[in-house]
Amino acid sequence: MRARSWLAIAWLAGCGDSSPAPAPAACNGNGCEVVENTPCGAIAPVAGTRFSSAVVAFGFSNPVHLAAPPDDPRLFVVEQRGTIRRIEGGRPGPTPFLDISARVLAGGERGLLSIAFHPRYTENGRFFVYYTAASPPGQVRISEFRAPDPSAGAADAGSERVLVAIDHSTFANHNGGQLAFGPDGFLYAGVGDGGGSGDPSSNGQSTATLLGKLLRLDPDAPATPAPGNPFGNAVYHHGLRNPWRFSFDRLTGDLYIGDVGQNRWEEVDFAASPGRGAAPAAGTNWGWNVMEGLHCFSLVACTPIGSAPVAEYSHDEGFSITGGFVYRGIALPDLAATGTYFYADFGSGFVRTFRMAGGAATGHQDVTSTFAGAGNVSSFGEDSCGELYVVSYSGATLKLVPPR
Ligand SMILES: [Ca+2]
Repeated sequence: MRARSWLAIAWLAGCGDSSPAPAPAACNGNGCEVVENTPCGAIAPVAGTRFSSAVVAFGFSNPVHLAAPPDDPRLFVVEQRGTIRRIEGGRPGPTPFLDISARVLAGGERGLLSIAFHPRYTENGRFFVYYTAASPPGQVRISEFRAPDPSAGAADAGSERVLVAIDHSTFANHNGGQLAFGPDGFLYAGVGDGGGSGDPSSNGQSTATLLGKLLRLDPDAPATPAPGNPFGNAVYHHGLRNPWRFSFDRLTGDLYIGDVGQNRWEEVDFAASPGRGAAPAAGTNWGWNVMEGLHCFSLVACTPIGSAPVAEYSHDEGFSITGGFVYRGIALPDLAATGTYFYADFGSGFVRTFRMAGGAATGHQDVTSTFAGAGNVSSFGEDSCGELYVVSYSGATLKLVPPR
C-alpha cells in the first residue's frame, strides 16, 4: 500500500529546503513574463472563453497557498515553513507579512498551510491561518492574527489567538489545511482524518471528532457551535479523508471540495448553495472511509453511504487532488459566465476543468498545456477581483489571463 504523502514526494523530488529558487525560464513553458496584479477597476475585459497563463511571481520557498484581502490588490503567498509574504515586483517581498516559523512543524504534509482574511480585513486587520504546531508536535491549529495597520506590510506575530486546536500527533499525514470564509460569513476549515492509511480510527465517520471534517466556526465565538451546525460542535460536513483544498464559488456560494484519495480514487465533492448568502446544507456525509470516490473503499462489497462526488479520477491518472476554484474574474467575463471549475493533480501535474449543470459535472477538459511548467500544483488562489492563480510548489505563481 503506497503512502499518499504527497508533499513528501515533492521533497524527495528535490523541491525542499536546499533547492534554489527556480530561474524564470524554468517556471513556465509559455515564458516567464512577470505580470503584476492589477486593481479590479483597471482590468480590461476580453471577450471569449479561451485563456492563457502568465507567471506573476517566482522564487517563493515551498509555497502552498495564495490569497488576497477583499478590496485589496495585494497578493499574499503562504510558504510552508511558516512565513507569509507579499508578491512584490514578481518576487517574494523581503519582509514577511507574518513569520511564525518557530511555532510551525513543517515538512511532508505539515506546515503553515493557508490564510483567510476576514471579510472586513481592511477595517479590522483580522486574518486567520491554519498550521501544524511545533508544540505539541503536529497539533492542528486554527489561529487569528491581526495587522495593526491593515494597509501596512506586516502583521503582529504576537497577536495570536487560537480558535481551534486539534491533536494530530499519531501520524504526520492528512492534516487538511484550507481555511475560507463561506457565503454565510462563517469561517470554514478542512481537516484531515488524522492520517495513517485507511483512517484506522474511523474518524471520518465519527461526528464527535474534528478529524476528517469540514468545520464551520464563528470566529467571534469559536468555542460555541456556530448556529446551524448539526452535531453540537464545529463539525459541518463529515466523511472526508484529506480535504487539502476546498472553495466556495464567489458568485453562487456553491461548495467544491477536492478530497485526496487513498489507494485508487481522487474526487471532487460539490454542494450547492440554496441561495445568495446562504451556506450549502449542513450534515453532509462524504463517505470516507466506507467510500473512496464512487466506490467501496474495501475491495469487498459494501453498502454505499453518503453523498457521491461529482467528479473522480483513478490513480492511473494521478494520486493527489488539489482542489481549485470556479473562475469568476473580471478579465474573462464570458469564461466567468460558464462557471468553469479548475482543479489539478499534485502528483501527475495535470490541470483540468469542468462545469456544473443540473447537478452534474460536464464539459470536462484537460488544460494542462495552458499552465505548462506549473509542475506540482500545491494550490490555486483568487485575488480580490476573482482572478485565478496557480501555485507551483517549486516556487512560481501563474495567473489565468486572456489569450495572447
Ligand atoms: Ca467521498
